[in-house]
Amino acid sequence: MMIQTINTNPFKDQKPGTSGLRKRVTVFQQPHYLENFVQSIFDTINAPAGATLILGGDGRYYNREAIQTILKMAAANGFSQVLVGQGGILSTPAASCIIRKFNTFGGIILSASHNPGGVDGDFGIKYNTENGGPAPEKITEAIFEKSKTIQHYKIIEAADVALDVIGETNLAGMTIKVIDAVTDYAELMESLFDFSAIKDLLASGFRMKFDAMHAVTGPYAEEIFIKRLGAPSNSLMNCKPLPDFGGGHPDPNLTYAHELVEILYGDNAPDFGAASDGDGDRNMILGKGFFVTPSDSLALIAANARMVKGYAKGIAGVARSMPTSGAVDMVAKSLDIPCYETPTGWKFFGNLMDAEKVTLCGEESFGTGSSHVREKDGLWAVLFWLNILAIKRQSVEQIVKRHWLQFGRNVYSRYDYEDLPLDAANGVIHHLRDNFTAMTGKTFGQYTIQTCDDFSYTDSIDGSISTQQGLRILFTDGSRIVFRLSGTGTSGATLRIYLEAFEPDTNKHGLDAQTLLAEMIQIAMQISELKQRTGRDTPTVIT
Ligand code: G16
Repeated sequence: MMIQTINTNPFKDQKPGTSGLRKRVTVFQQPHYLENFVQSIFDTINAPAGATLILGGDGRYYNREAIQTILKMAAANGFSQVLVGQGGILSTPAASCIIRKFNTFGGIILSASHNPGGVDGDFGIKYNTENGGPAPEKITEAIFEKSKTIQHYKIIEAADVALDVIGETNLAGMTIKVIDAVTDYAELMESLFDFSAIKDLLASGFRMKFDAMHAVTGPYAEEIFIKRLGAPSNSLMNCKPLPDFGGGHPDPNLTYAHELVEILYGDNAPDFGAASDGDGDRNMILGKGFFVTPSDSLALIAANARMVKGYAKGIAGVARSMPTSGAVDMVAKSLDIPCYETPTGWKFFGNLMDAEKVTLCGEESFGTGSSHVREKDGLWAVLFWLNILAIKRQSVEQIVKRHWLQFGRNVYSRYDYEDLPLDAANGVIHHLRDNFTAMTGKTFGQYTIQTCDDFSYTDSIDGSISTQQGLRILFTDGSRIVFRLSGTGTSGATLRIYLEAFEPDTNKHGLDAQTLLAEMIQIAMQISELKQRTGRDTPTVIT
């Protein structure tokens, strides 16, 4: 074993964000950079001798190199076994599934999620604990503190390990098991959903299109949709995982998944469309010429859960991140189950799921999931929708509109301003925060501001407190505007503006969200002074 000393430590900016450490590939390629962070993880988690670790990633550029380094470090740090996905591949939900199924100590997932990949793209790393979920803030903070002072790391000198063939090898006394990346996950999906009902739907002339965006879900989609559910092969697109995602931005939204969007809004469109992101935890759901907002998707899944095999006994409760619309709150109320509002970040759902307080949770950022794993799960959401469609035999649009008729419509949209100068973006947030008192009671057309606050959250299970989780401007009619800085970007700052208005008037359910929210968008621009402070008035992405 070699103890590598780091003489100077220029890596003091390694603060893990909402979902682990994300930086440009070129940053990770600096000598000792990855090693510093991995050793900080190992020093923080203090795994007992003989512990097993899961390791895999979304196949983006630098995945294989990072895996070889981490394997050599795991051997030097006393792990007895590492389970690695074949070819170094594991989707984020599959990694969570495997950590739980084999009761391992935890896992390291290599991904920058929906961020672009390739030589000049992004790379990322995160640690998931033994419940299969992202490490909670107290662990990520401790890793960050460690990475500021670390002086050396442990690594063995050895040849690279073969990752493409399933089987076992030995690395300096540590067992490396290369496992099939797909089977355990596909079996879990089959245990939750009625595959024969979905098979019947797909055999009935119903047409679907799933876009894997050249990211990790390609092999999972082939196994599940083609092999197990009998969908024709043209039901899938962009299913070959590529290290640079084919030059695309593997973020399943209306902007970046435009190829799929054009098909679903074009002539002879299929009945159902879906896409997932770089590491397979996000999802976008489309009907023929119809977009389902992630907030509505969560509400609809909750309202229909009982008709799906894995949830037939009912759901204990639901949770959503604060900026996610209140659509699911309406469903929870009618089902008489608790609804929790957490900060943004999947890690906040873990404690609630472990304590069996919630079964389903979701976020406006195209993430939906349940307690079957401790990550959001893109293909799970797609299968949930297919299962509902197989039973209801109505179009996606009909299902959503009937849902609005029953529960009312939470009109929703998110505006993203990407790559802003950090100072300007912080300036907008400080300006708003400083003006809470002055804004309260102000009227803009039909809207009057009732209160403004900075969202903070006390975890009801472990008592931990998270502050400054987004600015909320709440109006007297229940509408709201939320301002929040993204925790996942790697270049400049991304400011997100979330707009929500409750619309009980069914006559307006046919109108599009941008029309219904036009006045609120003006208010958001006015109170934030966004244009004056950043020079920008056109968002990069609208969803
Ligand atoms: C990550 C977290 C999500 C969270 C999202 C927020 O997503 O896992 O729980 O909603 O970040 O992103 P931002 O801070 O940019 O708004 P992912 O898919 O990137 O892992």
